[in-house]
Amino acid sequence: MILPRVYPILDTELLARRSSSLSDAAAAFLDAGAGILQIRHKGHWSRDIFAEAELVARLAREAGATLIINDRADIAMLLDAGLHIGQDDLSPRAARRLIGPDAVLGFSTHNAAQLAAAGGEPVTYLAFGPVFQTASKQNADPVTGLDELRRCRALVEQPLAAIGGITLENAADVLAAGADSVAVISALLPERSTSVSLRERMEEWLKATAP
Ligand code: 3NM
Repeated sequence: MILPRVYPILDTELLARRSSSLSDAAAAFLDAGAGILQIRHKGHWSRDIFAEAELVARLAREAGATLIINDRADIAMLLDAGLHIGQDDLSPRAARRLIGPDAVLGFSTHNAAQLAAAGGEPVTYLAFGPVFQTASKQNADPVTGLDELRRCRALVEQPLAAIGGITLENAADVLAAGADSVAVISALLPERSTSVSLRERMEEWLKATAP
């Protein structure tokens, strides 16, 4: 899999605080040309949120973009989407048994030992972070910094998404340190997140990270 250089994560809690719906934000990002989207919903997967995720799945399919669901293999399978799991979720091997050999599977790692171990797991891509300080994750691991990212990149062959505190200002440095992609939550959401401002922000990111 070739990971798009910008990997937007739609965190439903932050979206609610920015007064944007999941599907509006997804539509705006896809409109701007995002090639991948993750839905990160840490709350209860109610019927309403599932219906909205179904809409996002349809929009992503129409746009030819990859949709990834955080944590929940069952929801990912129902939506025919990829799955992203963390160190405390199902193991990659167990998740792979559920989702099958062809589904996209991403796995979060937070230090060199975790990344090296993950290289031997049946994953499609890996995430590494937090590279910088982040306010978007509770109990985040210690910050790795760019030097550690550069050093660790060589430990695995899978595509690598860097995450945590990545902004328009530091994204180029993160890619130059060896990340294939930058995974971003807060810096993609303007204070006033309207369809127009979200589309423009994504366009800025795609331009700033173009090869
Ligand atoms: N995972 P922002 S850091 C969801 O280190 C997540 O694995 C991380 O949000 C990890 O772009 C993080 O707003 C939050 O910093 C990223």
